[in-house]
Amino acid sequence: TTKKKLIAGNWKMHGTLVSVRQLAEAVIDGVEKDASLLDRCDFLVCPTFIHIPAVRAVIDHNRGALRVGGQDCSPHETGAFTGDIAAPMLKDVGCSAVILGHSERRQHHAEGDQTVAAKAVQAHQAGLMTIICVGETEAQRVAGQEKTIVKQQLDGSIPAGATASNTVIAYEPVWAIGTGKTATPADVAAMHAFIRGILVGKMADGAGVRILYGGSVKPENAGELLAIPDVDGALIGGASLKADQYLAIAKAV
Ligand code: G2H
Repeated sequence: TTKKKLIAGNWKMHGTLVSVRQLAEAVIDGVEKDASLLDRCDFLVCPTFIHIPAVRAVIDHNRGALRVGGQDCSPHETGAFTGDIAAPMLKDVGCSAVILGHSERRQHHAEGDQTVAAKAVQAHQAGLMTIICVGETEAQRVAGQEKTIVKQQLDGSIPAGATASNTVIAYEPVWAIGTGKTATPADVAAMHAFIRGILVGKMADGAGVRILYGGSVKPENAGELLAIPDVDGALIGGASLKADQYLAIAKAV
């Protein structure tokens, strides 16, 4: 089945009020200049929490076909959790999606699969689409454990109630994140097919779940990566901070 590709920008901890507004304007301009892009791709950007309302305002002002999402949310709905942001708050400020279980969260905030699943439950309850990230480290790949690890992460992180409309999976081999190293097309094809098999086994509509590839996606490798079967879009870090690069990736679809 051909799905509309999801071109998701993960802006991580970058930007200022001025720069995120400019970036959102430039992305919307580019998307609107080439209407065929919207037939092939959905566009989502995930700024820091504090920049979401500014980006939302740019989108509203332009009536732009760009959606905005968070990079994380709390596993709780509300309450005494200093410093955290709840899924209904993201929804309230105009988010339609949230990235969960990114390897940087797993690594720097010790997030395990159970936590990711609890966050996803809250996000789904709030009406957000979740982008649940999985991926092995370099040591795990060298040890030949990449499939075991990814299966474990999928089994532990995808909550009951996940469907093709509220859940997207992002495969991000940790060794390819921000390193300039990209997995080979054969590595990506093999892992995406493996993930598809697990999703089909797990979810009634698992065939319809979009599976993104992430890890040093850039205009130069996007065409090749996005042509691989079961690569239904990209989660883009560094290259999503430049509107021309982000748009070039979509144009490679
Ligand atoms: C992987 C990716 C986006 P980058 O983290 O999530 O970042 O494209 O910079 O490798």
